[in-house]
Amino acid sequence: MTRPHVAVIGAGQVGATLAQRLVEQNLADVVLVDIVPGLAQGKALDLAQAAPLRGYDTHILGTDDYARVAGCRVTVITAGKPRQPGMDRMDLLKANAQIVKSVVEQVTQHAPDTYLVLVTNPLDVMTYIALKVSGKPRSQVCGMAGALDSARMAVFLAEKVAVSVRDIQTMVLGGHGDSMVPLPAHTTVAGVPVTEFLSEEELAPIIERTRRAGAEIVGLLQRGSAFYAPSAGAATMVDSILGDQKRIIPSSVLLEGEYGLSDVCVGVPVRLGAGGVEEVVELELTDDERAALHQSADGVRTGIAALSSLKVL
Ligand code: A3D
Repeated sequence: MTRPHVAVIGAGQVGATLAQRLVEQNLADVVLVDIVPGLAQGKALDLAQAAPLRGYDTHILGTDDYARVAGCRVTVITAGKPRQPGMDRMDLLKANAQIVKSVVEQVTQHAPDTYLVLVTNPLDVMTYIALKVSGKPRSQVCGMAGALDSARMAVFLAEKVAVSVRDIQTMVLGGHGDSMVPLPAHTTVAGVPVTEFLSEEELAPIIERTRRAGAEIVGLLQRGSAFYAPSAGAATMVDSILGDQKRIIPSSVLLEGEYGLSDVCVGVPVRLGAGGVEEVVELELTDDERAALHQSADGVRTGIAALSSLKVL
């Protein structure tokens, strides 16, 4: 049986680290694409030469030719600028909207059946662009954010409760950014509600730190943004699709009436399997949680509304 092929567009921090995770864990053969001549080729050669040392036999090809993505089952799009200190979401939108549009056009020309997983920020608006430009059904287009946001919250909670991160289950909904909606009521420690371990006062700073976790790292790095955990989030989603694992992972998808929202991409729990986004899972939310999710979706809608003046859609 031939191994599945995954295309990773953008050979920068997130893209190259994702490619490393996919080949090192024998999950897929990878086609790594970047617009900068030599960049993807150089990183692919470097990764290929690590194979005999780390004992993997997956293949990786670096290229600036989009024709090479033909046949890829999944394409992860990381192409674009990362957030710099002082940049707001609208600055990032202006920088990345045209890039993602042109990437999606080229990818779908050569790999019409590929599933798209977006990573480029602002994530939910980029997922919406990918969906509209590709003309694909929503089952084939999703964005990685909730996996990362949930993992970040899990790390902060594990530290506070002093348990293994593996025993924490979290759920974070909403747009990727300050308006995300962490759900303590759907968060457990070895199956026990986290509210039995931590008071509201103890949970509040953890929720706030989760909301600001990306900015915390941007502030520390000064150049560029997080990439180890984001690439791990994307690898987990790709793994669930390729292996038909049917994991429930919060991801940005087009809502069609679920949670009372339509025509907007926002993070909600979805079942990821061989059919891509196989189901949008609707959780029972409190009135406050639902209001916060709608407010977060309004922020995404502001970005979507700007796309016509930017001549993207
Ligand atoms: P960076 O290291 O700059 O890599 C981006 C790469 O994209 C560069 O190598 C560029 O040359 C390349 N690129 C630009 N245009 C094209 C094109 N048309 N075709 C192919 N390649 C192109 O950035 P990064 O890897 O740190 O971040 C990439 C994106 O992911 C940014 O938009 C980040 O904000 C975003 N990001 C999102 C999350 C989420 O949780 C959603 C987390 C981390 C990063």
